[in-house]
Amino acid sequence: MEEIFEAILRGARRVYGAINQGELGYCDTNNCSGEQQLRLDLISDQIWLEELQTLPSVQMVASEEREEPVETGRGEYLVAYDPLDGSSLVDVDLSVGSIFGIYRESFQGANLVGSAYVVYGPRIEVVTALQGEVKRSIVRHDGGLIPLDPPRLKERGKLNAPGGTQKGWYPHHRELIDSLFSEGYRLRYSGGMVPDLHQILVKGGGLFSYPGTEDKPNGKLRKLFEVFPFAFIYEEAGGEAIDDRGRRLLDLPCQGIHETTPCFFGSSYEIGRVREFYNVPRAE
Ligand code: FDP
Repeated sequence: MEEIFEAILRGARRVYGAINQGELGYCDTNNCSGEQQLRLDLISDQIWLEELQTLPSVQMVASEEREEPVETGRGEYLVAYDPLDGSSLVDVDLSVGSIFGIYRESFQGANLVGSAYVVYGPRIEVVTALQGEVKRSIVRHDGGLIPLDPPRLKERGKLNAPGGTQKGWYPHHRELIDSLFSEGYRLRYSGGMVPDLHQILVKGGGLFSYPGTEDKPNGKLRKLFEVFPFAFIYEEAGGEAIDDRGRRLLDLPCQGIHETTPCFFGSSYEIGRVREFYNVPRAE
């Protein structure tokens, strides 16, 4: 696992370098979710493939930008990654990220054994998680790390990051979001999953939601590349991560590598509020 985290540190500096080259163009191609690809999406995808495919511990990689997984060797781990999440925010110079889920045997939430994400903001930060351990560091230009305090979610936070097209929100979802605002929660939503979830994690709590909507009943965010890795990190940091039926995200089956799910990430108080408004009490 250590060599995968080291490859992520190397790749992070390369992707940050590519972002700073000023490339903003689109390709003529769409990804498997129907989104038009930026040249930076493909450059980042190539960087991560190069970094991961030669590692002896890796057997297969799956990328959000590729239709099918790529077999790379005989190692123990399968790595799913979103090479440049939120890439449409690069042109307005907001933070973006890369996300990694590290699986054993097959790409299922229950088989996830480690995860990581990189935030490309004013500086590069990396958060990694293994069972019982979440680490956060700044990555310096020379590749050195400056360790920061491990993030920990309090019982309750102050931030509310509500995703999805508001026009398509179901009434109970709208009531949930309104009720948090009426309790004093502050809106924090950039439209980049990585910086939005990172902010809630680092500030100690809140709710990030990307619900099912009338136009997208299964939400937008992809299980393997986005949802499972963050669910693991949030749980290891003391939070919770569930779907709209109150199930633990990491318990959800994944039938196709690009499958999506409604998702809620937060501290225990806010997830309790989701359960109330969605009428999905915790199973005793
Ligand atoms: P993007 O399409 O820019 O790549 O992964 C998809 C994602 O960004 C997430 O980073 C982000 O949280 C979400 O989509 C934003 O979606 P909305 O524009 O629907 O809020």
